Order: sequence, then C-alpha cells, then structure tokens
Amino acid sequence: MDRRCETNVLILGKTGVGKTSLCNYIFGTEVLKTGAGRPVTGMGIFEETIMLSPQLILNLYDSWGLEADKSESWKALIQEVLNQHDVREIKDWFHTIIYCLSAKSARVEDFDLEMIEVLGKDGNPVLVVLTHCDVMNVETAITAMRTEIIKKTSVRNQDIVEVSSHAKTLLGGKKTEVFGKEKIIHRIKVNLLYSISSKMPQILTTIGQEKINNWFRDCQEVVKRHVGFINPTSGKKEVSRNEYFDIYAQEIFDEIGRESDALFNEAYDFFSAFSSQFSGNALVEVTDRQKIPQIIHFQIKKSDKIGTSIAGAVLLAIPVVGLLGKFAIQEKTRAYYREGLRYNKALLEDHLQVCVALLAQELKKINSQLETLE
Ligand SMILES: Nc1nc2c(ncn2[C@@H]2O[C@H](COP(=O)(O)OP(=O)(O)O)[C@@H](O)[C@H]2O)c(=O)[nH]1
Ligand SMILES: [Mg+2]
Repeated sequence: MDRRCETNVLILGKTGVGKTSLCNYIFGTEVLKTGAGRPVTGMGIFEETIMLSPQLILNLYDSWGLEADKSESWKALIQEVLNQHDVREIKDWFHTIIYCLSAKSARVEDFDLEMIEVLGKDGNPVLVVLTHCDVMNVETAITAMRTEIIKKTSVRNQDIVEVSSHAKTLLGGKKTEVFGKEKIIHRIKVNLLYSISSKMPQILTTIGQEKINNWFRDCQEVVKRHVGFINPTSGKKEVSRNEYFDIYAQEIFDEIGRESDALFNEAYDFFSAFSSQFSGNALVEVTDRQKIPQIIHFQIKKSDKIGTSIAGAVLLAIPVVGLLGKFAIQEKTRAYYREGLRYNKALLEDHLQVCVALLAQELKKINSQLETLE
C-alpha cells in the first residue's frame, strides 16, 4: 500500500481517570505531556499527531479539564471539532471513541452511562476502556462495571477493554505490569477499516447510477437524431442502432464491475496492511506471527438479459399515407425505443444493485476477518 491513511481517535473521560497515561502507554512514552498538544477547541480537546506506522497516521484527540457532569458542554466541544472539519456526523470524523472509566471507582455513574449511550448512537464506534485494572482486588468491580455498561448502553462486551497504564514497584518489591494496549490498537484498526469500507457501497451506487443515466441520455439522443420525420425508420438502421445500444450497455455493465473491483481492492489493501502491521508493528509486541487470511477475489457474472429487449425490427401496421402517416411512424418508433431503453435502464439498475450487494457482502467478510485477528 503506497497510500497513507489517517485515523482520528477521541479520548474522553472525567479528569483523573487516566486518559493521558493511557495515551502515553499505548502510543509511546510521553507523547502527551499533561497540558501539551495543540488546543483544537476553545478549551478541552487537544490534538496530537502520531505515526502508528509508515502507512497509518493517528490523530489523537485527548481531552482534559472537562467539567464532570456537564454533558451538554462535552457534546458542544465535540460538535466544535466536527464543525471545524465540515462534517455532520460523529463517525464521519472520529473512527474510534475511547471512553475511559476507572475501575477504582467500582461503579459507573449515570453521567458516564448517558455519555456512552449518546456517543454510541448511530453506530459510532465507542470503546470503553477500564483503567487502573492493576489495582488490587479490582476484579469484582470490573465484572460489575461490565454488566452495568452492557445492560444500560449499546456497547458490546468485546468493546470493553481492561487496561493498566502504569508499571509500578510496590512496597514489598512486587511489580505491577502494564497491559491492554494490543487490543486497543487492534480495535482502532478494525474501526478504521470498517469506516472505510462502509462508504464503498454508497460510492459504487453513485458512480454506477451516473454511468447508467449517461447511457440512457446518450441513447435517447441517438433516437431523437436518427428517427426523424423524413426518415422514420428502416430495417438496416434499426440493426446498427440496436447494436450500438447493446454494445454501449455492455460497456456500462463492465465498467460497473470494474468500479466495484477497484473499491473492493482499495479496502483490501487496507485490510492487508493492517493485518500485517498488526503483527509487525513496533508498537505492539506479538510473539506469534499472525497469518493474513486469504480472500478470493470476486467477479461479477454477466447477465445475458442486457440488450435483448431493444433488438427486433419495428413492424408497424400503419400505411404510409402522406405526412400524417410519416409523423405517426416517427412517433411510434420513438415510443418503441423509449420503452426499450427504459426497460434496459431498469436492467442495468438491477445489475448495479446486485453489484452493490455483492460488494457490501465481500467487504463484510474482510471486516470480520480482521475483527477475529486478535
Ligand atoms: N495504577 C494505575 N494508575 C494509573 C493508571 N492510569 C492512570 N493512573 C494514574 O492516575 C492519575 C491520573 O492519570 P491521568 O492520566 O493524568 O488522568 P487524566 O486526567 O484522565 O488524563 C495519575 O497519577 C496516573 O499515574 C493505571 O492504569 N493504573
Ligand atoms: Mg489528562
């Protein structure tokens, strides 16, 4: 993959839960010193750019000084970032939202539940990180917090991650370990691939529909020019016209398939890069080299339906009597073509829908393959 891609991650949570420590632990020591970073909103959200790998750039939005229990002001701050980038939906800018809770607090407050629920609406990718999981006797608290979050928000169990961001030597000389970052980095990649590929079917629909509309307009133009008052129709012309429409329709048909392939390949490139980076990433130490699953390239079969409906001569039982007769033939021939072209337009649109569905299905496969690579 020679393209670079960027992912935007927002970290939220009350002061003191361990957001800055988490960033430093996951993305390298001291990337975010408290109070460092470019302020991107009047106050509260700070951006830091980190190279996760040569291909993947992370824009990390840490938050601090947010007043606890003021959900409206939190939402306003997020909205401010969205406005700066001219996007409407949270998921159009943030590919992952990390919501931190401290396992030390042993319970999830209503404010946090409300924020998690609000942020997780409309399929926004929220990851709940329980910090301070290294603290002694915290297991019962973790279980209770998980249960509560799953019950009261739309966050799934697999989107709740336990983390310890601090290695410490305790009084007795025992050491506590850091843990949890592999899973978070992996979720960031899964979410990014999901965000990229969820846009592909819509792109294919737009591109394909435009091609079909152009085909339809061009063919109608040909009919208008060729089927005229002086020369309403003739067998020979009919054959070449039909041929032209058929070949042209076939071209559109093929182009839709090629667009679909290109979009799939683009998503697949990211998938391959992320799968290999996951095991080769300096930020993540993985002992067993993970295998990249193979996905067989898909191809869309041609339908033999396209084109056949226009073929066939126009046999009109109208005797050519004077000008009125010629006019009648012209109108009838044009109507005949209109109908044939509309019928073929509908076939092409059906074909496009099939391609879009296939693309979505194939993308779903690679998304779930990356998801299970843990
Ligand atoms: N034991 C332990 N301490 C942590 C952990 N995460 C953060 N801390 C400590 O909690 C305090 C607050 O952390 P900080 O990252 O500044 O919180 P923030 O206000 O959310 O950015 C600091 O003293 C950290 O050393 C953790 O996972 N385990
Ligand atoms: Mg902080």
